[in-house]
Amino acid sequence: MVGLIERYRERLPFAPEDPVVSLGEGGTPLIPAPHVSERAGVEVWLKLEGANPTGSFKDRGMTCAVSAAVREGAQAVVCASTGNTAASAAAYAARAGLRGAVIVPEGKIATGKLAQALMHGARVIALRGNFDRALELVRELAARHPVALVNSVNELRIEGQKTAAFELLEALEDGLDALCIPVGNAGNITAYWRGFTEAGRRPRMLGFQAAGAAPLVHGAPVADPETVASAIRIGRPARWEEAMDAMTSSGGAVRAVSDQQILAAYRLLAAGEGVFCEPASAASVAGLLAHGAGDARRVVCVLTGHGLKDPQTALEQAGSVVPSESELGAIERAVLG
Ligand code: AN7
Repeated sequence: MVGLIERYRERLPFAPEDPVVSLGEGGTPLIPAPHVSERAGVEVWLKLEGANPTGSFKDRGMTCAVSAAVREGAQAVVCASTGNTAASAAAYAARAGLRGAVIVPEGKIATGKLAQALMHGARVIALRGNFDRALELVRELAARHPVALVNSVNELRIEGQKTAAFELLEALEDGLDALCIPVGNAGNITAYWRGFTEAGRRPRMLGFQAAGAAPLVHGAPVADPETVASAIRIGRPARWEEAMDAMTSSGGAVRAVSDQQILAAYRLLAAGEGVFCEPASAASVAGLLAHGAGDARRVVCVLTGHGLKDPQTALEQAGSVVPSESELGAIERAVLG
């Protein structure tokens, strides 16, 4: 399948002759969720953004940000990241033949994401500080040096990510009443809202933050954010005002979910629906189950990243393996017992 710049070029800031750096992102599955629907009492669909090439929604924005970086003659791309942006930036930089440097909070990103960024040949810098500080530093770095900043403060990231809203409207004939989405740096909710607004549809935007990293819920930055959902361990979202505008002007809300609620939704999705997402992604379903969706009848939950990104949390949450001697009787007991 062609990537999303080819597919939505007339709605994106790219001319026909512009360079395109693509890994075939977008066009991700939208599937019904019978178990979650039953528990929530509404029709629930899951948008599987973990099916993007690097395993997260970040690829939608990254194809645009890195294509524009090539167009502008950049030599390198940089970002601050809780992990997925780093993995995606590293992959697209490799694809484009650009240097990539990613700044991540030391010891606080999931193993899969770290492996990806390193394998794609990016310089991975482990900052003794959190994501918010890392973003501050890369913004200063990009202001002083000829490197392209590919965090979602980059407009092209939002442009690319808005295409997910187009896909939802193409797939659901009668549209949707509400969108449930995890919120970290608040780029994605901003992007969906832009996409829906451009398409003339306005579902209720329901944003969910982890309770230990919920600045938008408190109405104030969080100095030391903490949550098992490391992807959204962010205390000072860059797109704060736009995210709040999306939620208020759509009649939506921003709410907090506890790590316990996040992990319960994470396990339900994997064991009940057959969908393995990462903990941050499960915040959308946790939020729906905890807070409902008002009078919405059809709801889409965005599952932003793949469960394989974070094998450590999965192993901590899952059952244990069953050892067996290598003979039939033992296997029978192990399988059928
Ligand atoms: C799986 O990679 O911020 O509200 O640096 O990886 O647009 O920030 C990741 C964010 C949700 C929140 N789900 O999206 C990063 C980073 C997953 C994520 C979010 C992220 P935004």
